[in-house]
Amino acid sequence: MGEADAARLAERVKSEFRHAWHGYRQYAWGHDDLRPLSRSYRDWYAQPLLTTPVDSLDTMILMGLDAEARDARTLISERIEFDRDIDVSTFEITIRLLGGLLASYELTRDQRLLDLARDLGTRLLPAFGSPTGLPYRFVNLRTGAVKGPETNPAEAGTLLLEFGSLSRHTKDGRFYETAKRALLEVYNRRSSIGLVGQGIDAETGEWTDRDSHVSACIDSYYEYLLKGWVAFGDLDCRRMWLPSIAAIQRYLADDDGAELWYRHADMLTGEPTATVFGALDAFFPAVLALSGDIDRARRLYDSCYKMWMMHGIEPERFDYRTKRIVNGAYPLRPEVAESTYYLYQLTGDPRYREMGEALFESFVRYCRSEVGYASLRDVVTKERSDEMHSFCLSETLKYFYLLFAPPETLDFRKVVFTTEAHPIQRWPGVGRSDPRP
Ligand code: DMJ
Repeated sequence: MGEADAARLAERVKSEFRHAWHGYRQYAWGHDDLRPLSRSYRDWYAQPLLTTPVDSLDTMILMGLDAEARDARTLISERIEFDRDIDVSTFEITIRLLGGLLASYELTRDQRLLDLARDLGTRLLPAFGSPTGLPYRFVNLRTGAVKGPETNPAEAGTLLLEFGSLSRHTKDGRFYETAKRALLEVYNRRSSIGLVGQGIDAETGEWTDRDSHVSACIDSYYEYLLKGWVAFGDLDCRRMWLPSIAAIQRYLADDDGAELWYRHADMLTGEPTATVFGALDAFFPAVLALSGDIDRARRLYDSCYKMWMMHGIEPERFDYRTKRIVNGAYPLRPEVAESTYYLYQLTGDPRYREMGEALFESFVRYCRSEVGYASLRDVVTKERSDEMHSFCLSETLKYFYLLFAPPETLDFRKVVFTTEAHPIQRWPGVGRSDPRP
């Protein structure tokens, strides 16, 4: 693919982003998410927190959509208010709102965005007040009351990039230390063979579910072990990442020579339990590539691409041995686009842009609706559902755009993407910053 074709595709992605954003603008303005089919909106809590505008502002800035970005910034500074009596998800609010505010602050240096991030981060801190230091799943933004001790590695361990960046910009080390401790507390409870489960109690520190894999409830815990090292040069993260990836390769990698997949296993024994993989797991080629393991990244990416092409859009979960779909929904997830972008950045192989074009065209064909983009209830029948999650704008369309955009749009080597695709500047102030083992 030549640069002219890539530039044409970047423009096409930008215009699809505009289509999705204008749907939100027209039917959900001031609320959290657009409901694209009923042309209405959904709020996560009793009061909206402007999830879509905050989560997608940095995409608009990167795409050079100045008028849209200006609109969103005005809405955010006039309407957003975190002093609310609502119990919010520590994890979701961190990755979508705190991450969104911080990345947009770094791109604009708009002090209001940093002030909002500091306010939000401070209100999230009581979540970490458990006996173990693992965060509760929910915290009340006004009172600091917590609930939901039963959590998982992803929710407990995917906070360091956002809290670390907040520490950097506020010069208040509490954020970094608190999120780092949570990551350590998960790692310190790994089994003797080096795996973690998918459920843990924040009060007792006991595992509540021994299923081990790289999928939902665990996925981004591993991502942040690696990225904590890459972003901050944090050698503790390196110390935790290296044995973790070794255990993953030993017990979860399922390599029959032709295809590479990652399975489920019991965290204590390593005994295989399921050959289920899905849309969320498709982040893993990106992580492998970032860690320097380009060979496995390429092979797993090929598996993910096949998973997508089986029905023209990937299912949420399927059995890679029998090819039976376990959950056929597609909620506009970004992970395959994310891995395509990483592999293109890290190998320069034009094949990834070509595959990215095919992915993008089918994404548009099956999910574009008259207003915005609609999730699929079933990737086989292509029946739609009335949801456009904010990550469609903050992640999926951002990664497609960056795949085709000219290199000066963003220097991949100077940033680390949070799990919600918010680029934060690397800050090797904590230790050594070379990410390769
Ligand atoms: C996003 O909110 C984040 O990428 C998270 O880590 C996993 N799920 C969604 C996208 O699929």
